[in-house]
Amino acid sequence: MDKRMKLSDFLTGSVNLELAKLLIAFAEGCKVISHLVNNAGVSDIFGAHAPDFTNVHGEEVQKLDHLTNKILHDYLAAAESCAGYISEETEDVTYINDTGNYVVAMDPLDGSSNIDIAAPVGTIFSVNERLSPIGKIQLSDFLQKGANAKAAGYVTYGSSTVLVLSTGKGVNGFTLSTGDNDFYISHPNIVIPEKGKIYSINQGNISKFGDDVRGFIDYCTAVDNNDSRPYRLRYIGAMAADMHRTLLKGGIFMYPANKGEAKGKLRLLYECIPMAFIVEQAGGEAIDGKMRILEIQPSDFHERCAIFTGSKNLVQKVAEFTKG
Ligand code: AHM
Ligand code: MG
Repeated sequence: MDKRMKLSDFLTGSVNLELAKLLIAFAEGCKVISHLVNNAGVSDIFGAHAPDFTNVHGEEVQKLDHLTNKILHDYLAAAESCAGYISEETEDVTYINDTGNYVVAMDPLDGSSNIDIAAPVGTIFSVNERLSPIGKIQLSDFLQKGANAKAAGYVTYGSSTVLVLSTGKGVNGFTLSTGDNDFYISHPNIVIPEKGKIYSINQGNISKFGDDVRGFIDYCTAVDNNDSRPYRLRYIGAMAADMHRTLLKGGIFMYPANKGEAKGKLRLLYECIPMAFIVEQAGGEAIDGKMRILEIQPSDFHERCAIFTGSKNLVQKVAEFTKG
């Protein structure tokens, strides 16, 4: 593949024009977010959006959470093919264009509290084709199993800005050039290492995990020279960044159910499904402990879902514990 291929050229050659337009518009919005994130300190956009301003999950909304949602809204609105979207930052569906064929689920700024310390943050999204006839979109357009997604991706705004995308034909990564502000292919045909040696989890919650997850952590930390254990622990605290490492280096990322969070913390539609779609497309696996995430039938826009995802060897190993 041409190393200098632009995202727009890649997309126009691989998906239909409507979907390509939507994804290109979304990527344009992510370029603006990248610029904002890089300049957060000079633009005075650190910290909380407004006193007592919380999102649908009761979490304090950061200034950038609010801004990034607005940016992506405007770019999606410009892409005529987007009928509407759901977002971590909005309670209900946002309707855009009744004649659009696609709907989007997104987390505009994942891991937003990392902003204040100049650590990586991300954007996560998936795209479904509508099931309803042309007209106002229906809830069922969003509540599709992840296996039906037409595209999914994430952007990690780290030491460089990388957009990782799958339209169901493998996974490719595109780096944002600071030269001409365009995305160029930098990680063609990503395949996740089959055997990982890194585990990623908020281990501070260990006393809140069940015996199954604690058992797997014991396994990861036990000494076994034949298996390179203890494995390394890495946790950035922004799913997009932790998943980017997992995808490229191998390993497992986990956000399990725990005392107080019966289904963990992360959201099925705009965090777990997009990542599960990408990981499976890259040859890895993603489960909620019992079943494949892409086979879960969603019932609510903002529902949460436990997640264990990454290299085959580690997801299969954790399943030995979680499936009992
Ligand atoms: P956010 O979408 O509100 O930023 O929260 C999601 C983030 C993920 O990026 C990350 O994996 C997780 O929350 C970290 O949570 P914790 O601090 O509980 O480990
Ligand atoms: Mg998030």
